[in-house]
Amino acid sequence: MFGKVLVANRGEIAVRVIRALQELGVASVAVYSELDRDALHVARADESYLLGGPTAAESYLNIERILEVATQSGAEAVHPGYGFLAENAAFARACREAGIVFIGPSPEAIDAMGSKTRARELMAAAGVPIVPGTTETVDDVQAAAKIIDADIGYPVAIKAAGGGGGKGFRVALSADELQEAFEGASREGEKFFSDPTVYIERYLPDPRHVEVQVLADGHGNVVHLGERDCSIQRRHQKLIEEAPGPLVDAELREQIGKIATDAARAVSYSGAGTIEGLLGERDGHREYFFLEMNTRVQVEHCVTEMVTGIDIVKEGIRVATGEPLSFTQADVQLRGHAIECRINAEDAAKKFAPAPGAITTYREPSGPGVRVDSGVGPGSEISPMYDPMVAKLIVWDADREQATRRMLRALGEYEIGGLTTLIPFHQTLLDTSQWAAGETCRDLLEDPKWLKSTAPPAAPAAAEGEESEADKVEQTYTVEVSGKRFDVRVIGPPFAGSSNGAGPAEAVRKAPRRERSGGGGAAGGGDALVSPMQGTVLKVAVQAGANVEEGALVAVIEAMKMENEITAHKAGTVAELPIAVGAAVASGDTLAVITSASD
Ligand code: MV4
Repeated sequence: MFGKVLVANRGEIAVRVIRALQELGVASVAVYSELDRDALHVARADESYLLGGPTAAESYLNIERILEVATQSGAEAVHPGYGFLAENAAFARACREAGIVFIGPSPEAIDAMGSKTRARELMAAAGVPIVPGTTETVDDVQAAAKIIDADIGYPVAIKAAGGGGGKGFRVALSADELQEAFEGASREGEKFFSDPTVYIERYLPDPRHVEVQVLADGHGNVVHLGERDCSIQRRHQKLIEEAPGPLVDAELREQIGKIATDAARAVSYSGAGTIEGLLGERDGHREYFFLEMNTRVQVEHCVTEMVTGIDIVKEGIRVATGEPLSFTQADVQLRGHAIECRINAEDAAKKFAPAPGAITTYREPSGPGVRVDSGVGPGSEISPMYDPMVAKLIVWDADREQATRRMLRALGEYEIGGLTTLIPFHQTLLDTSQWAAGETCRDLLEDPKWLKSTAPPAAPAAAEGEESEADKVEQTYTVEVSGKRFDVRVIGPPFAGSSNGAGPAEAVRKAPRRERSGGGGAAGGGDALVSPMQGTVLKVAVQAGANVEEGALVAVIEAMKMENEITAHKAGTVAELPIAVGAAVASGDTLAVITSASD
């Protein structure tokens, strides 16, 4: 086993790898950007090194600097996680040249699968079914039209050769949509992969995204760990994943498992990888096609770990040392059902717009069958510079229905203060009949009205049009009625002087201040400043007859060994001051009477 491994990533996956290393008895080296000085992965590692500035290019994509840190720290291997350098063949080669083990497949395997047309050609030759279409790039729209008319037929998918994960993916339902689809896919390929070439596939209507996890060692052993269904996606971003697939039976599992291991063998794969495929239906029977191979550990690997009991990250590290896999295909047994919800800092009601910000309070769910893989904690800052996925909530239970209920229970326990996340979206989606029926929910995910309905109810603001009302605040109290506990939210005028620790369980939120029209009449609270609590007067900070500003300190009352500052609830003159140091006051007693100039 390695003595020390550098983790070339951030966020939850860096923490996941560090945990695996710790369990294997391997020292971990974290790297970080200037934005990540206080990040969780840095705190969790045995040692940490600053890579550089805030951009990915200066930090997590900085090959030279990462290898320099690997050498300096004495790390024998690098784990790339997912994203950043995980599928960068040049990085895998640079590691090899520096004498550092890249925990993952060979650069040759990464290259072979990186070109989608090359991969299709290799797969077809290996007997792996690919979506019918071209295995070579198509030069222009005219050539595409000819090929489609002769061999494929509409509708078609036009995909960027350098693409993957839905980038550079366009659909032409008929010939008149071809030009736009072709040019769109080509433009996106150029933009993201510096490769404008495209290829063509038959377009499958409403397929399921079904992918198979594989693990391979350097001794020719290739096993699959069954499938994951990742059909709940939005703009090609997976949102919910589950294992096993709700529509996959043992026979289909064996069939697609063989497709996956054949695919991995064809590129002499080693390490953890995923064969992505589409499960469609045609003329009443199901068909499964290879889509692409992800040559890395994936975000959603956890659901497979939950149903197989196999630690995919640890196995990936073990095989990178040259050890053979610790189990065979016959040892792989699926048990129960697992679901993963991606907890992104995004606003589903606003077209999944990123919603970066600071986390205030933070509390993760727990209890039976619950796993949280998270890269954040209380006080974490979600930067717009990085991926908005802040955590993954994974549950296991005996079957899909029970796993769904467990997920809803766990989502309800998850508290992430100060941040807009997908938690309410997941709660709404998992409660639909479409989810229960195992549908792909494509219609819901495209429906702006439904997406709006997933937003949590906004905190009620002061009602418009009400007359001469004081500012309202919202306060949460815990009350016990005949011994039964209730959490109540009270919306109304503030307790006088209550702004300084006078009892609300949560921070006081002020409703927007409105202009009062017309003169006359005292503010709703009246002139009396009353004590919010029972206690002893420790200090009197004003004298009778003095003029005070709103918010000025009037008195300090000690209660439950706490000093509570009582401040003026409005500006004016202290007309009465019936308190003295050392006096006992009860809740509701008048501490001062403040009259305004206009009174
Ligand atoms: C397709 C397809 C239909 N026909 N390819 C590619 C990237 C991945 N994120 C989704 N991709 C698709 N490729 C052909 N030939 C439909 C999709 C697709 C999809 C597939 C399964 C589940 C959800 C999906 C959502 C959008 C697009």
